[in-house]
Amino acid sequence: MFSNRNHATRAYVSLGSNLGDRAGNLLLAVRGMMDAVFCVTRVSSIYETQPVSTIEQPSFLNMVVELGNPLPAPEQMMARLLRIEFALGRIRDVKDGPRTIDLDLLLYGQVESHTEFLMLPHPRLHERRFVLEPLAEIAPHVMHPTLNRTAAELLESLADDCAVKRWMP
Ligand code: PH2
Ligand code: MG
Ligand code: MG
Repeated sequence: MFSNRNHATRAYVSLGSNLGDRAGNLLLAVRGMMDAVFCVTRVSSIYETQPVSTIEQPSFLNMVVELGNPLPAPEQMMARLLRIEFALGRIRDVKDGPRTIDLDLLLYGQVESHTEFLMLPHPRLHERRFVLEPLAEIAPHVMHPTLNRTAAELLESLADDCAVKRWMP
């Protein structure tokens, strides 16, 4: 465990919003992470993305941020992310329904976790263009701990054809 929290460990968080002021929600969440004493080391572009969903809903804005040293423990990081979602008005009613903000912990170094509270790596990260496109932009060489392929390699061989394009205000 502690060997995974050395100075070189990086964590990656996916941000998504498709309700209200979408770009404002993303930026308030980045700000919220800084206030929660996360050290934000990289921020991707913002992408407008087609919803991956069985229910009709507005298009998303998505981005990915990198967090660096000092990193809180993975469970503590997850708890802080949930608190930021709540502070930004996230209401969990319809499963996979529209949301003001969704913060998903994608990767935490090479840590694996299989609890109900925390799944690491994120179980669907390798299937989603709206995650891999911004992740590969800021960290093309980051390794997926179980698939042993980089973000850029996973993006290259991705089947998901949902539209993902850079968003311009
Ligand atoms: N999040 C989901 C389900 N579908 N689709 C897009 N484009 N972006 C998302 O962030 C997203 C989604 C569940 O968290
Ligand atoms: Mg999500
Ligand atoms: Mg989530």
